Amino acid sequence: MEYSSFPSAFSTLFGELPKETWCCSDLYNWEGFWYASSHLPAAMAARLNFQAKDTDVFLTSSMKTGTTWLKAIIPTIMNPIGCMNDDNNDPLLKRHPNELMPSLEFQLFKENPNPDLSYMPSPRLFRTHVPYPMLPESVKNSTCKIVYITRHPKDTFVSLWHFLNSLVTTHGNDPWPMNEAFDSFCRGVHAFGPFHDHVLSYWKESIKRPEKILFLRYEDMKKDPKVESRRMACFLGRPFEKEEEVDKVLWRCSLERLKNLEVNKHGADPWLGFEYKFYFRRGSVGDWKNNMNNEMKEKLDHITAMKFEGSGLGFGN
Ligand code: PAP
Repeated sequence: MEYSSFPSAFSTLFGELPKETWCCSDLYNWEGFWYASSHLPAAMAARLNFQAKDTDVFLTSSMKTGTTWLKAIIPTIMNPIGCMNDDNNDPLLKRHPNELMPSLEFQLFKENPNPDLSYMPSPRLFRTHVPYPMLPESVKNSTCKIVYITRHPKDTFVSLWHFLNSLVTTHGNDPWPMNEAFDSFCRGVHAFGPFHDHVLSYWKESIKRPEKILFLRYEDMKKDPKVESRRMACFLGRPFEKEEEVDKVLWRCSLERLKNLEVNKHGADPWLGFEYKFYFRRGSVGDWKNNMNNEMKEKLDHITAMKFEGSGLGFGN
């Protein structure tokens, strides 16, 4: 595909795909998953053209499942030896976590279907919200590592609703009504949804290839961050040598610290338009209780139980 015709060349394709309105944008269904028009061409281009290296690390997730926490932790673990001792040299002081792990569909392939990534030092760190089937073949077939994080669907939904409304209300519009957002989420209509299918796509693959995909849950990270961070460091081939190292990583990447760093208090994500501060909210487990009524809880729990039945995957209540 010619650079000059990208991504406008997709306008014909969009006309043929199932379409739904989600909050204030249109989503298109491609091979069972929903994408915004600005992200589908980029995801398709990445799938076609991205060439993985065996040393690459991928952070994959559905939206609002704790990705930003790992966008901070993974680069900190993968930092060159020595950086850990020098707090003044912490990249998180100068850059929002979004910049430390660039996104395939939001950033790298958004304008150019075949970007030159040769400037990136090894090991290259990437993130993507696409489901497993949409990953570039070279990512699946190389020995590069994939860390997947998921979260309880009820908290994921509530976090997503707050996040979208942060943008909607910044532009002076009324918040997106909770009942409409909830209905969309339950039908699987949201960016990179359906949520449950997304989770299952990585869950099944992580069972087949545990050396390839590390499957993490936000709730486990919150409950025992040291254990989960040690697992992650071992998986990435950078095991912690001293207890102080895991303490340091967790301190550097803690919600309280990141939320209060100057770099994260001001400015906005140039690719999506969200203010950097909106990536850091409460970060609690069970926040759904402050936002959802019992009927909504029952409905989403029921969908989750049905979808995950027989998979060996569960989130509890
Ligand atoms: P993204 O999909 O836009 O990258 P993501 O980072 O996955 O968003 O999810 C944001 C959630 O992670 C927020 O949860 P909440 O809305 O329930 O509060 C955010 O607060 C939480 N979060 C961000 N950074 C951290 C962190 N360092 N530790 C724990 N939770 C965090």
